[in-house]
Amino acid sequence: MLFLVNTMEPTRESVKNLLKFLKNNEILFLCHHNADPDAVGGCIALKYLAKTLNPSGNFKISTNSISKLSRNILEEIDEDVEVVEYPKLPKTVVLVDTSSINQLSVDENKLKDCDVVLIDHHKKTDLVNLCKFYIVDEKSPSTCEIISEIFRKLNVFPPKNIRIALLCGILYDTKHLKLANERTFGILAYLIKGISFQKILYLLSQESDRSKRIAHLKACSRMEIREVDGISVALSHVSSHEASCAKTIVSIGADIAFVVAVRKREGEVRVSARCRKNISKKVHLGSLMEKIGKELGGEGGGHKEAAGLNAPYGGKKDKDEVIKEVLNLCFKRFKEEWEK
Ligand SMILES: [Mn+2]
Repeated sequence: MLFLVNTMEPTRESVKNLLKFLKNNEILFLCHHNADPDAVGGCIALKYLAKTLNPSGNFKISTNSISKLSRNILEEIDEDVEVVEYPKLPKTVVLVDTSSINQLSVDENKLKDCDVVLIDHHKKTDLVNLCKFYIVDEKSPSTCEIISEIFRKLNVFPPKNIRIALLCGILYDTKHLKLANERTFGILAYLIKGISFQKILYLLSQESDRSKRIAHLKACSRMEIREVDGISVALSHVSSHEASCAKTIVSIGADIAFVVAVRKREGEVRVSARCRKNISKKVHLGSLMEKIGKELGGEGGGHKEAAGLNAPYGGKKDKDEVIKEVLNLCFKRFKEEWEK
């Protein structure tokens, strides 16, 4: 039996078809690598639904890696996800929030023998050709929103933990509701019963790594500020997290920041640059870093306001010397571009 449905949102008919697959005895819910809260929340909710339909069934969730944020959420709701490459595939495999096969580490030939179901909100790819059934709603800001809609259509009100997982997925993929639409708010009102919205926001506000925070502090304490035409140019260096440091320095007041990281062991110098909009109107950081990267015998590039470069580091020169040279070069080339 082949059901192919491409709906804007799950209709009663498509939900009925989905249930035929979810009633199976053994199902693997599979999602993309570095599984984010939308993927994990979607899998957890679908697994719950399968369990309600078939309490004696054997259901598993797998991914080959999982994000730190998702881990926090799983801990909070006391759920587990198997992290494994090339999981054993049962007859029914449900792909969640995954738009292409290279986001999975799975044996493609074996997958072809399975009944593959896909529930997703990304742009449709060839992956749908592999599916017996799919619900792909490109207009939905999250997969968790589609799945919540399925619960609503079924008149199944999920327990608190499942709703927390769904809310986290929706909040995460909508960038804390910036990308929400009218339907999103209806679904939030449905899911939030008895749950603190602040708690969901808290679950998604990941404390950054200690090493990252220390790098920010070091970058700030080592910072040198130079002026060009009333613009503050910040120069600094750290041993890691240079991109996040450059971003932080701009967020606290610099117009443009260059942060160098010398990785002696890898024989590499990296520079990360960030700037405000007023700078990028005149100087494209991506082109600037490309230019400096070439000059240093490496490669650079990026966006208007966020860019970087990698260059080889011979290791003969003193590390501090290299840092000084690279930062001076960045400053000089920026000044030239700005004053053009
Ligand atoms: Mn998603």
